[in-house]
Amino acid sequence: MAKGVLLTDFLESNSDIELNKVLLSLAEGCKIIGRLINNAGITNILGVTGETNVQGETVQKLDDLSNKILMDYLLASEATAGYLSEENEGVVTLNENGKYIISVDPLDGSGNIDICAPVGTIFNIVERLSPVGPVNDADFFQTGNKTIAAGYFIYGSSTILILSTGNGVNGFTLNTENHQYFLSHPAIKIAERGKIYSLNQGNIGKFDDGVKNFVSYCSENDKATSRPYSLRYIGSMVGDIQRTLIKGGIFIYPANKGGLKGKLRLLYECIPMSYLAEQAGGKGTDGTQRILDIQPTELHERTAIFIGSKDLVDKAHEFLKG
Ligand code: AHM
Ligand code: MG
Repeated sequence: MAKGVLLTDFLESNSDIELNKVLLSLAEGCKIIGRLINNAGITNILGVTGETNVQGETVQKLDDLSNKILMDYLLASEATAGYLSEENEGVVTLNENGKYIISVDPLDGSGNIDICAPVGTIFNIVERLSPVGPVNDADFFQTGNKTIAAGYFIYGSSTILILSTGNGVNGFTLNTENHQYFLSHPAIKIAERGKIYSLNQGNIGKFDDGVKNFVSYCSENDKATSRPYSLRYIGSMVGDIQRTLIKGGIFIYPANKGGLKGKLRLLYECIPMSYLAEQAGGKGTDGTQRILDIQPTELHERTAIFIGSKDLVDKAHEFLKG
C-alpha cells in the first residue's frame, strides 16, 4: 500500500472546510474524467459531438462529458455557488447558498485526445460577490488577485493535480491502485533561468516584431547564456505548463499583429495558470501587465500570455517594448 500525504490530509491543514468541499468534489469528478480518457478508444467516446460551442469551436464528445461530470460533482459539493465553463454560454447557479464560484476549462487540449497527448481540467476559484441566491456575471468578473485557489488536473502518463491555495504550489499524483491522490511534487518552484521556449512557431508570420525578435534571440548561438534554447510545444496548455513548472522556460500564446487578445481564455486558462506561475516564483503577463491585474469584462474573454521563468518573461518584455 502506498504511503505518503493524502490530498484530503493536506487540505485539512491548508484551506477552509467550504473550499475543501469544492476541491475534493473536483478531485473526485476528475478521477472519472481521467478514467474516461484512459478508455476512450474502446468506449466509442472519441471524436466530435457534431456541435460547436459558444466560441464557435468543435465540441469533442469528451469535452461535453467532462463538463457534465464536473457540474454534477460540484453540485453535490453543496459549497459551489456558481459555475462558468468553456462549454457553457452563460454562468450556471449550482447552490444558491454556496460560498465559492469556479471557472473551468473542463478538458483543455481536447483536440489532442485522438493522439494520446496530455489533456487536462483547469480551474480557478473565487468567493462569490453576491450574498445568496442565483449567481451573476459580476461574480465572475474578478481579477486574478482575488483567486482563492487554482490549478489543473493533467491526464498524461499519470493523472496529477497541480494545486495552489495561495501558499505555494503542490502536485498530487493519483495512485491507480487505491484511487487516492498523494502529494508527489511538494513546493514546486519554477527555475529562475529558463532554457526552453514554447509557442506555435508556425504562426510566427502573424505575430508582432517583438515576438519574432524574441524567438530569434532564443534560437541564436551564445555560450554565455546557453543559447540556443530548446523549442518544445505540445499544443496542449496543461502539458506545456506542466513542463514549464517542472523544467522552467517560457510558454507564449501571443496575440496576432497589433492585437492584445490571443487565443487562450482569461478566466479559466490564463488566470489560473498565472496564479500557479506566480505561486511557484515565476511570472505570467499579457506582454504589458500581470495577467492577475487584468479586469475581466467578458465571460469568455481572451488574452495574450507570456508565462514561466522570470528571466525569460522579462527578456520577452524587453523585445516587446522594441
Ligand atoms: P481548447 O481549450 O479548445 O482545448 O484550446 C486551447 C488549446 C491549448 O491547450 C493550447 O495551448 C492551444 O489551444 C493550442 O493552440 P494552437 O493549436 O493554435 O497552437
Ligand atoms: Mg482550453
